[in-house]
Amino acid sequence: MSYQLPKFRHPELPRNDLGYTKADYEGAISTLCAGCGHDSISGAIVKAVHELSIEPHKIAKLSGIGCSSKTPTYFLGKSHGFNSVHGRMPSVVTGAALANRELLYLGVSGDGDTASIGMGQFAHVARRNLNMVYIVMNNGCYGLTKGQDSATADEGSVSKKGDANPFSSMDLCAAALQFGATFVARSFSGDKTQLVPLIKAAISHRGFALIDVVSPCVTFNNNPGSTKSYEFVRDHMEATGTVDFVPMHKEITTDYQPGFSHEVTMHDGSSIHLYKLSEELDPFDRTSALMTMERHRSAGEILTGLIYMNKGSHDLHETLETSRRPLNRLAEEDLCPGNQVLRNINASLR
Ligand SMILES: Cc1ncc(C[n+]2csc(CCOP(=O)(O)OP(=O)(O)O)c2C)c(N)n1
Ligand code: SF4
Repeated sequence: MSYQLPKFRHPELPRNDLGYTKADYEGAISTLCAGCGHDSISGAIVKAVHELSIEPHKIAKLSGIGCSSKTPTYFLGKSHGFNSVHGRMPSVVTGAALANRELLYLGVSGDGDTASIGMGQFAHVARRNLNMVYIVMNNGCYGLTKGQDSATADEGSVSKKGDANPFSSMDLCAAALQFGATFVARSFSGDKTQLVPLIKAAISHRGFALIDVVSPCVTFNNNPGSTKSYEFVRDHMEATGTVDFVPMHKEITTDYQPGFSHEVTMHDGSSIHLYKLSEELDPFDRTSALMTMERHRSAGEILTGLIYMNKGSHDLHETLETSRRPLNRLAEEDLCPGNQVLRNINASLR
């Protein structure tokens, strides 16, 4: 079987403001199982970045280990990429971001990669509010190693070969909120209409943006009895509201225009509009976000959409006052200001 992508593309494919087609943001052809939710998330990432007209070389995609962590091979083939080791993507992103804050950092992980071996790193990258988008492709199992239950498998959920999971599950959105994440959303791989604007909003957010995307594993965890199957998720999704992303300088073209509940201006001048917001949730209030999530969880529902956003977020670069210029562009005179400056500092400390 050949895994070559066709080179020919229709000459009239729509182009973004930079003149790129969607194909310019694609990667190699996927080798994941046909129907895997992860492929739909890759498609949503391609669509979001193409529509935002981001230069591919201004993006760095990083991942851990797992089927989910393989996906960066299948999108953004012209961007920087680093496939790290299991659960260690956050520390690699932290290092890269501190060396060069000009890139958009897109971390991709699985529920196994994040909620077990990578939990410590996840907690600290959220706590430090690193400016990155962190997407978890959450299928409730370890797909790559043949479908064992992960820490996000719901109690009582049954995988294809297993008994009902006896353990309490971990909610990554609730955990991220506790750790201090400043943007928290949940979505479903089968709902691109919701997922694409959430990815755009997460990209525009300055700080740590988590999107926990329920992404069914068709091979090991899509059976009756599983709470991460396509059918179960479709039947139990409860959206917080509708999100519309409006890039800087673009007119609002949505049908909802007259009745929107909130407009939030992002740091880059774009805005997000939140429509038909559920009355029980104030997405700018952490306590409200935590309580609403817990209420839905106890009712057996999957709360999706934008769950929390801190409009006054200060990211790690602001906190540490890191160099605006990438470190590899600093010259010797920037790094070594000379003897006299050192003498003055010493004198000021005597
Ligand atoms: C240090 C280490 N321990 C264990 C493994 C084996 N391993 C590979 S992928 C994986 C879990 C993958 O699950 P998840 O992150 O949910 O991704 P999925 O395959 O479900 O998308 C494990 C335990 C490994 N590669 N490295
Ligand atoms: S094993 Fe599951 S997670 Fe991995 S590619 Fe197949 S369907 Fe996707």
